[in-house]
Order: sequence, then structure tokens, then C-alpha cells
Amino acid sequence: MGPQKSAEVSRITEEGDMMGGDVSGDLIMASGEKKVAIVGGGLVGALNACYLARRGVQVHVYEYRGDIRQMEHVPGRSINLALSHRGRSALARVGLEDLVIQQHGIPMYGRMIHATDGRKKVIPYGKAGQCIYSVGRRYLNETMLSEAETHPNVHLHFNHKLLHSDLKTGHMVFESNGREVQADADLILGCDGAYSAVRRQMMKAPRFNYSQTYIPHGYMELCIPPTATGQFAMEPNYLHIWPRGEFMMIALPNQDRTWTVTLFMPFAVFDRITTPDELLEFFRENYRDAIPLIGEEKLIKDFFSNRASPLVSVKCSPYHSPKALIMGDAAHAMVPFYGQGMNAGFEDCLLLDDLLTKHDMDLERVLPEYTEVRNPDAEAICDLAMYNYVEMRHLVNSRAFLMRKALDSFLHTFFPNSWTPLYSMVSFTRVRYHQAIAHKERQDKIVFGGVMTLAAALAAGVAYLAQRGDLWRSATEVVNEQARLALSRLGL
Ligand code: FAD
Ligand code: EGU
Repeated sequence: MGPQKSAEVSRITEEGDMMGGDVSGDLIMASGEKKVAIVGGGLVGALNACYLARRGVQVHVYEYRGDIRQMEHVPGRSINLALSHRGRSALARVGLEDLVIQQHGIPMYGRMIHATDGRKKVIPYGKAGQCIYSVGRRYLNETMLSEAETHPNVHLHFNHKLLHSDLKTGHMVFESNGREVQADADLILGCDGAYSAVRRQMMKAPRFNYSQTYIPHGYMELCIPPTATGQFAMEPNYLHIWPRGEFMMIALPNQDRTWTVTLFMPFAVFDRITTPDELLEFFRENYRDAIPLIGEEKLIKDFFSNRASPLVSVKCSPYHSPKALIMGDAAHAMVPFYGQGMNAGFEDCLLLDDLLTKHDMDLERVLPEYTEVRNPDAEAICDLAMYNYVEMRHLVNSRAFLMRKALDSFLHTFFPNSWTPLYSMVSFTRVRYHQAIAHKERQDKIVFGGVMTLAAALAAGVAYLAQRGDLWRSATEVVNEQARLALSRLGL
């Protein structure tokens, strides 16, 4: 809060009536008069609004930013995202899957790997036709906000920044256009992202677990424009990857035939590139084929007018307080190396919806069960994403790693029903993340067992041959001995 506000703080209460009065512990939201406050109108907050709208409760979304539907440029993170099965399932339940995918999704049927020498190789995601979708963050967010707004019980409050909250009573204080605004709710859904203000409040409660890790890598978004004839400058239906060990670049297609290219590298490397010549030198060495696609001038302009953004991973528990629940990045921010942050956040909405139905809106049952069920899976996908961040550096040089990957897809093509690679379980099923890890560990044992069996068989074979060699030798010796004996008996 700015210091100038203290003198003239205007305290207004929105919506007149305060539904947060019943601190008595009656948290069954059966009536349509109950109020749910969603803090954050980003991807997860907007989807949650669509879900809650259908339950007839009063839904109030408080978003820090202005209405992105009225903005020319939306500042902030990643322009497009990979939408896969979990996210699609969550959109489907509120009737948005087809709209998002058919109108604005660009299918990606596999990865296209760009080698340093410019050679390209496709590795499909799965069986023919299996794909993930590149969708625009802004389009997705706007679509969900507009769907939510079609329900008369949904109220969107833009330019509202949560400053303080009491998660026992449901009381909230916002800053809006320089004024302080108060509100109350029966339930606060903290969907306010990786730097969540609702979570910050939860951290003040005893026995709240929290850990965060910033990785040494940052990311910067660049852009590949359409060709002179207005076409995609690369094969559009793939996720393009330039794996380079310590660095990596990834590109997803946009609706307007541009590409959003995301450069991941250690901040230390970003810092070492200080002049246009150093930048071009770096690109010539590592991403030569991308230079003409981006354009030298544009590359220089965009790189030096941008700055690298940090990547944080957050784990915490529990996700609930008496009258609050954190969801999406607020509960489980992860590094983006599995393309699952939004997908996991959307799946959160599915789970909450399931539990609200199961317990007939009884929050005293819903909230603890939500934490209990979701926490192992959220931490599992945070771990998987972090593991992949480490693993991806071996993508270029480790032969054993590449062979393991090849074996995985080989087994998947021949035993599609019993052999599923981890990425496939993560992106193409709703197998619980923690179970996907367990499944992978079982398969690793089988592969390890298989390799060991093969090695053992090989060793046995060699030993056998060696032994046969010995036998042969001893047999020859025996024969010779017998021959000598026989000859001596004959007196020769
Ligand atoms: P956010 O999208 O961050 O939304 C939070 C909202 O809360 C914002 O609108 C913010 O303005 C608002 N807010 C914050 N504080 C306050 C406050 N105090 N008061 C009121 N409002 C507030 N995920 C995928 O599934 N696939 C991908 O391909 C993918 N790629 C990614 C690439 C990169 C480089 C990054 C960084 C992430 C990627 N993700 C991807 C992850 C994805 O972006 C996030 O998981 C997703 O945006 C989380 O949604 P959210 O609604 O929880 O948080
Ligand atoms: C990273 C940044 C390719 C968008 C992991 C694959 C990602 C995305 C992969 C970003 C990679 C890495 C998978 C999907 C997806 C791959 C996946 C990663 C979308 C193991 C905009 N990852 N991402 N794995 O398989 O399962 O294609 O920023 F480069 S989608 Cl790091 Cl499936």
C-alpha cells in the first residue's frame, strides 16, 4: 500500500450483505446465498469460476490486473501453452473443450528435434493422431472469463489486489484503484499464482509446510514471425525443441502463424551475453538454424529489450484453512519442463468439483479431503518436472539415456496396452501423478531386470563357451593320453 493512502482510506464493503457471518462452523454451502470468493482470475481462477457458477452459489472473482479482454497488450508470462489430456478433461466438464481445441488449438503430434547441425528429427507422441494442443494463454483466459460471466451469479472484480485475509473468518481486504475495499466470503479459493497472497496468509498458521526452489535457469520468450507469404516458418504441427545440454530452446505455434520460442538457460549465461555480436555468436554456435527464422535484427531487438524471468518450484501443505483453499500454482508451482502446470491446475478444479458433489458441499469434509487426495499428486508432478529439468540436459549426449527412450517407445508400440512411457501417462491419461511415478519405477525395474537377464544370459553363454573350450581342451588331452597309452601298450 502506498503511504498516501493511510490518511484517506475509504472503507467500502461490496455487495452490502456479508455472508461470512456464520463463524459457527456451519460450512455446508447448500443455499444459493452462500458466497465463494476466488482470488485471482488467471487460468485456474477463471476455470474455477465456471465450475462454481454451476452450483448456484454467489461467485466473486477478484483479479489484480485489469480486464484482459479490454487490453491491447497483456504483460506477463508465456504466450502459449501445451494443453494435454488432464486440462482438456477439466475444460470438457464445463463445455469448453471443443471450443478451445477446435477453434484455437493447434495440434502437435510429436516433437521435432533440431540438432546443432540443423538436421531435424520427429519423435511422435504416440499412436497416430495422438497429440497435445498449443493454445494461447490469453485466448484461454478470456474464453473462461466470458463463459463464467454468462452466469448471473458470477461477479468479476478487476483491479482488485488482495492485501490481507483472515482465513478463519473469510474476511478480505483489497486494494482497488488506490482505495481499500473489504469483502467477506464463506470460502476463499486462492488461485493467485506462484507468489500467492492467500498462501502467504496460510504460512502464518502453525504446522504449515512450505518449500520453494529457484532453479539456476531463467527463460526468455522470442518470436518467429510468419514467412513473407504469411505461412508458418516451420512445420506447424510439432513442438520444436533445440536441446543443447546446459541450454535449450522450445517453440510452440500460435494461431497467427507466429511461433513463441522460449529460451531456457542459466542466468549466468544470460548475463554473459551483453552485446549484439556476443548474441549472434552464441546463436551461430547453438541455434544457427533459428537465426534466419527469427531474423538477426529482430533477435537482437527482442533479446535486449527483454529480460530473463525466473522459474520457481513450490511445494506446501495443507492446501486448506477453515475457510480457504489454495489451488493451481498457488499450491504447487512447478518448473515448466513437463508442460503440466496449467494441466495440473485444471485437474485441481475437477477434483474440487468431485469432492463438492461427493460431500454435498460440506466444506468441513471437502477441504481436508482435497488436501489429502491432491497433495501426493501435486508433489509428484513438481518432482517429475524438476527431474525432467535435470534429465533434459542429457538429451543430447547420453547414449544410454537415448537408448532407454528408444526402448520405451519400442515397447509401447508393441505392447501399447501394457507398456506406457511416463510422459504418455502424464500427458495422455488421468492416472494419478503419484501412481504414474510408481508405474515408471516398476517399468524401470523390468527394463533393469531385462537388461540384467540379458547380461546374465550373455555371461552364461560366454562361460559355457569358455567351459566348452576347456572341455574340448581336456577332451583332446584325454584322447591324446589314451592314444599315447594305447600306442605304448602296442609297444610302439
Ligand atoms: P496464474 O496463471 O499465474 O494466475 C494467477 C492470477 O492471480 C493472475 O491473473 C494474477 O494477476 C492474479 N493475482 C496474483 N496475486 C493477486 C492478488 N494479490 N490479488 C488478486 N489477484 C492476484 N503449463 C502447462 O500446462 N503447459 C505448458 O506448456 C506450460 N508452459 C509454461 C511455460 C512457462 C515458461 C511457464 C513459466 C509456465 C508454463 N506453464 C505451462 C505453467 C502455467 O503457466 C501455470 O501453471 C498456470 O498459469 C497456473 O495458473 P494459475 O491460475 O494457478 O496462476
Ligand atoms: C517446456 C516449456 C519436450 C512448454 C519435456 C517434451 C515444455 C512445454 C517433454 C514450455 C521437452 C521437455 C512434454 C509434453 C511438454 C516432450 C513431455 C515442455 C511443453 C517429457 C512454453 N513436455 N512441454 N516431455 O515430450 O512430456 O515433448 O514453454 F522439451 S508437452 Cl522439457 Cl507431452
